[in-house]
Amino acid sequence: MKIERVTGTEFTFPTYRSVDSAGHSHPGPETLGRMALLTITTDDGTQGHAFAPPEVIRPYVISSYARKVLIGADPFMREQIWHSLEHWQRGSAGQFTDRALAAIEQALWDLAGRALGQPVYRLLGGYRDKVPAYGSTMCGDELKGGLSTPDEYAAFAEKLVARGYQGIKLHTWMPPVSFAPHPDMDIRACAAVREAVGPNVALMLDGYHNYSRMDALRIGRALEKLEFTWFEEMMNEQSMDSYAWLSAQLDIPVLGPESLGGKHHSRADWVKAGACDILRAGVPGVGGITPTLKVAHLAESFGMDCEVHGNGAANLAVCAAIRNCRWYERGLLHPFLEYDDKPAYLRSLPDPMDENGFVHLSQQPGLGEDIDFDYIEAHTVARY
Ligand code: LLH
Ligand code: MG
Repeated sequence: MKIERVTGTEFTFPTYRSVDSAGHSHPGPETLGRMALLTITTDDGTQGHAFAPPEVIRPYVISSYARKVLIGADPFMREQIWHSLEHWQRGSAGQFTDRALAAIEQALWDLAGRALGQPVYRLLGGYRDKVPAYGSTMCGDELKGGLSTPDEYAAFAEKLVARGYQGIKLHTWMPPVSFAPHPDMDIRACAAVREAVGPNVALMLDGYHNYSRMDALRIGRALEKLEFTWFEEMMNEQSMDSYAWLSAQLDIPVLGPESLGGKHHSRADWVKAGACDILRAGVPGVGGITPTLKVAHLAESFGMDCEVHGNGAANLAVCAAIRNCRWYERGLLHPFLEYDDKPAYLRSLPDPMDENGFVHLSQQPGLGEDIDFDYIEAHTVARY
């Protein structure tokens, strides 16, 4: 089997999510979102697909990097292909990103699953077919009735527990919110949520991402009293020493790194430096499913958990293929939005959750994204 074609299809879909100046998503008016579908086709007609923002898998990236490496290659030689692509990243002046690399590798896994008639999580080394989800809130906002006060977080948390979530992660207020960052507000929101949901729901905080060491230490000590499960990306992850400093002083597990580059290599350095208690990697962020597995297996070798960052079929497949991950991150959630409504370009949700908070893996071949090709065809704005 050889790869014959690599194509991108950009299409529109209705969305109620908008993005602020710092890249955080919030509810907004209905607009037309844009998405791209990367498709890899082999000489026998087998296809693999991956969704990514159109900027990530834009025409230049497909023609300058993806096609050069993929056309004529055996799609089952993923490791070889991945290393060839990574080699091209070095000289791309930042144009060929880890996210683009991840989309290509994800499509190769989807293709392998479809070719073999197996769901990808089983090819990765299936460990379970359902994963408990934590509800991951959007960042705080200034929308009345939304996530603008500690009490609103508490009211939303009660709704999430009623929906079945056994865990909740708060993303609190971050600039450009006018009063953010605000350590005391963060602590008050965490206390209000704990008070609302009681002692048996796991709670986590993902706050600001840029606190000073001393603010982070103060918040972390408050979270210990509130019996939070972990404390995530509270400081700039480019300062590994700050994380080692914080981890050494807190009892609550410090989790990271999430947004830091460096794929599995930087995660190894964090383990060695004692900069985190729970490791972190997500498929788009570290360049694919395979590097995410490498991070998880690295963590397992050191007796650590690795919590997978982000939602979606690829991250879910990894969660179901490893033992040392407790949760699937389902979100981002907001009182004004209905996460259980599927996006228009899928026929069903990739991460359906039952009333006990378990997300069930699709048993369809491939990554299990139930793609509505007719919808995409009807809303295509560019093909390349
Ligand atoms: O800052 C944000 O908007 C969120 O933190 C976002 O990046 C989210 O993906 C996250 O951190 N999840 O854990
Ligand atoms: Mg996070």
